[in-house]
Amino acid sequence: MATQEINNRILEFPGAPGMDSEEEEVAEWIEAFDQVVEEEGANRGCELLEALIERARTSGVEVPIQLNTPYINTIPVEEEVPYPGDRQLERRLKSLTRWNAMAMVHRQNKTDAGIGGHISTYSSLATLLEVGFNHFFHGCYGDQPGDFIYFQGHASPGVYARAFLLGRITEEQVLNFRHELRGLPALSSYPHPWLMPDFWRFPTVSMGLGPLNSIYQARFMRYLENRNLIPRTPRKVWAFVGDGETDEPESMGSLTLASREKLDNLIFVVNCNLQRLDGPVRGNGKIIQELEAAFRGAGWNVIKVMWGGDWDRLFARDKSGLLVKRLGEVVDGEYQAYKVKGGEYIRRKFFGKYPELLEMVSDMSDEELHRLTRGGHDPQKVYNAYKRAVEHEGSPTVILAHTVKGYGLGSAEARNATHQEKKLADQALTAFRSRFEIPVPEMAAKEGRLYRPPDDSPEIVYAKKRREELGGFLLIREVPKLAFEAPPLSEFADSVAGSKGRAVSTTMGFVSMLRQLMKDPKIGKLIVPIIPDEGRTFGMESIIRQVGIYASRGQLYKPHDQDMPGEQTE
Ligand SMILES: Cc1ncc(C[n+]2csc(CCOP(=O)(O)OP(=O)(O)O)c2C)c(N)n1
Ligand SMILES: [Mg+2]
Repeated sequence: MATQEINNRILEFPGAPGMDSEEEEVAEWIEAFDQVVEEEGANRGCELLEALIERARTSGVEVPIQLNTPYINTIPVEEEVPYPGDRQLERRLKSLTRWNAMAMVHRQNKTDAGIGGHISTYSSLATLLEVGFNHFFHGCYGDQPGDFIYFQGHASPGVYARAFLLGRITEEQVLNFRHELRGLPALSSYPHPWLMPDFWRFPTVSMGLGPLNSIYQARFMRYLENRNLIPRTPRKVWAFVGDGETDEPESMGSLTLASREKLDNLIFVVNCNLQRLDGPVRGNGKIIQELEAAFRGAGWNVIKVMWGGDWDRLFARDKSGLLVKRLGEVVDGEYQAYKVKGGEYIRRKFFGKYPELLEMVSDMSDEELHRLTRGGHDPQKVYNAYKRAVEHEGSPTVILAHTVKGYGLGSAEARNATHQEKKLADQALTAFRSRFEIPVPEMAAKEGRLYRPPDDSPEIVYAKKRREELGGFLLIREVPKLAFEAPPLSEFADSVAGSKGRAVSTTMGFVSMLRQLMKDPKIGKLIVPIIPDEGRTFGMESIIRQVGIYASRGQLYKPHDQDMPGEQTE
């Protein structure tokens, strides 16, 4: 019997009478293992398994490589810490941000048809960003700069809406959303430091570039720390990435660089709303499981945030593991349909597959089934994942957060067309207004009027205080004055004078000037030639000997040519 099949049967009938001998044998092994874990702890359990796998491999038994965990939260509920913030005030803030983000796009499309913009990306990302803004993203660490955040480009309206609430950008700017080239204070469509030089630090909307750059950013930060050019701080690089975006080759192309360099200053958060622009990311499969295997295989720490706290009661009832098994069976296209079709459909199609599961939810209404939360919308689950990520050492972390695209947008929620939604119908606007309790009169709501509570309202005071405690506002880009002096031209007299009849290649000329610059006591340390290969071809051997090659862990071997004069590579 295939292992998977045996497992499934055991999940369905643990210790059931009438097991065949194969099943009994497996049940005995599992019982023995459970006993070890219970009496001697999880680490001992792990050691035993590792020893068994090693044994199997050396005796020629082919052991399947398993990179996936079940379709549930990585952090078990018993290991969660309580939420440290004021959930009610934070919810209020998030609702107002949601409203203003949506209203900004809606009204601009009413006044300037076809101007575009997005509302459904931020609506799936709101909790993931809010928990970060209120509890994790540092504006500074003492007198040192804080964290770097790469925002999902299409979520820009949400980032603007929050900055508007906190008084960082004006109503005039918001009303000129996407009109940034018309000479008035305005907001650019997407993050880009050229378009809003005081606000955005990184351009991210060309999908794939954000994740790729964030890896190199984290590596460069480590370089500066390791060479004592900046002090070592707990500073992090956070990259918010779409699940569709992970299909861009750039997104996944440098994952192993991040693990090889042990970049535990890097955290990816993948907003797994299971949808891209046109439709599902993996309708017939499971993008979260696919990403889990890819990232874990590349050496990353993986944390899945799958289900909200309202599922915990169901998992506690799931003694046989049948619910976990069912969650693993369903493909993404079907998960998307659950959100569109509602509670009765979920009961029939999801729980209805097994009578035991139907029974499990018999005390819940269709409405309650429909509302069962996905992990990326539950602040408690998100907080715990972020906390683990910032505390993790030795490798980069990816958080795979399960969300709903167009969350809260009523009829646009989870639909294939949600990405292209620019305006809401009157009825959807008023429904949104009541769901998130926005104090805008009904008529004004239909126009998409912005709402900003007074500066002394509890939610604004709270939000500002949180930012103060985390070292100040985050969306500020400051360009430091260049504080170095270029060496005078006379230092390059030899190069400028020409080669005096000798044949000198351009590369040799360049290398000799580069060497000169690197020796300069004032700016030498700031010059970092990045040479993936072929330095020798371009005559850089002498430079390599002189300055060495950077290796974050030092050199762990003796180069074969170390003692050969003129050939040393270290
Ligand atoms: C390189 C590139 N190709 C295409 C686009 C157009 N585009 C904008 S958003 C999007 C889909 C995004 O899906 P996903 O990454 O899952 O983000 P979501 O909005 O679902 O959070 C596409 C194809 C782009 N911005 N960049
Ligand atoms: Mg998506």
